[in-house]
Amino acid sequence: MTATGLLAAITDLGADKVRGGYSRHGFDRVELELREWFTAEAERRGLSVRADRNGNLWAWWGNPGPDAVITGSHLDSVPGGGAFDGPLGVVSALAAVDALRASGFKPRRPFAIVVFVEEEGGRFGVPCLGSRLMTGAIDADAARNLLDPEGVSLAEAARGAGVDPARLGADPEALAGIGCFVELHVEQGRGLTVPVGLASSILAHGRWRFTFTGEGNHAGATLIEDRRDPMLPAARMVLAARKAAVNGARATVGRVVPVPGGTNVIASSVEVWLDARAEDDASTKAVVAEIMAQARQAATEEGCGVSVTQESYGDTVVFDHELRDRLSTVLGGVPALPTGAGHDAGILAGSVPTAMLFVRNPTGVSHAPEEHAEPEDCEAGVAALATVLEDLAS
Ligand code: HGY
Ligand code: MN
Ligand code: MN
Ligand code: MN
Repeated sequence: MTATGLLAAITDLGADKVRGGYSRHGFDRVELELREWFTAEAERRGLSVRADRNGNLWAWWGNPGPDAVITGSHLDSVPGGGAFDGPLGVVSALAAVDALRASGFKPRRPFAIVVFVEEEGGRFGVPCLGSRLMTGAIDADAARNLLDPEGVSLAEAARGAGVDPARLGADPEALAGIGCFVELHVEQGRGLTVPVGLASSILAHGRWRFTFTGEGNHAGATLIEDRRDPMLPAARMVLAARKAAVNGARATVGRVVPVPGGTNVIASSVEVWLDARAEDDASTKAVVAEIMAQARQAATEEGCGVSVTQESYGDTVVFDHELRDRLSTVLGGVPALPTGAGHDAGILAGSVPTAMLFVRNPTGVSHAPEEHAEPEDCEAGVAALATVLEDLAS
């Protein structure tokens, strides 16, 4: 079956009727349905599927073993996200296995498709949660206590998905078994002008949660001079983020949570989530420092408080040159381009030889319902993935 045919099979799972696009989040009902769908598709192809201690799914072609060739991606999305970001890498891996089996290929190295949990951090706020847990890039206790917007902890959600929360944490054994990891992903910019390319690097990026506190009060009865309205320093912080994003840096506020969130209520607190990214560690941290200084000044001037927590951070990732060059040679020479988007491959790149294949996105729009890749480019991606996997697993 083609990649677009497989994507079509999950069109209804998590379709977001309100925002358009898809809302599929770590261990939620929709992702559990997607995990069941993936498991059935993998088992139909003779793969044996098992969840690791963090709930990431591994579909093995043959027996697990050392020096394994691993491909895959994630099935979760941002709120109201596109159909391709994540799922394209998973369905392309299934379609590549179809192509390899049809050609009579049998891997001579252990081979698996992996589906990482909560790559977008759309539920618990930390991106690449499944791969960060596996590599030990996040403290297991801190992770267990992460709360979703309804106050459900990761521990409770994991338990609901049949994953023992006590076992969440670094998985050096699983990591040691990986010989190389190749993730196929829809490109999330307009840099790719041919159907398939490779990733060269990922921007340094992180997430920070600013909590502005003031005094909840009545919107009509409270005079302006008597207010301590946290929405004001929050608004000034959003503008400061835009101003600080210079020289190619990106600073985004896409999530603002006023409490209690009543139209006729002066908020008592406002949570503002900052996503900041730049070429390198120093630039990213300089952007965030500037925004923090502006936020603190605004809070003081408005008689409010502010606290900031870093929710996630990753330095610039440069993908393994040797593996990248090998894939490019096998593919007859394809362009390599940097990306501003984070990926599970970016987390694994710190521990195992890792590469990414990109499939052209004609508009470059992503994390939105309009995200798209043409069917013929998706099929070119599957063919490229099958080619490199055959080379690596021979
Ligand atoms: O945020 C990102 O760049 C990725 O989509 N998780
Ligand atoms: Mn994404
Ligand atoms: Mn993704
Ligand atoms: Mn009233």
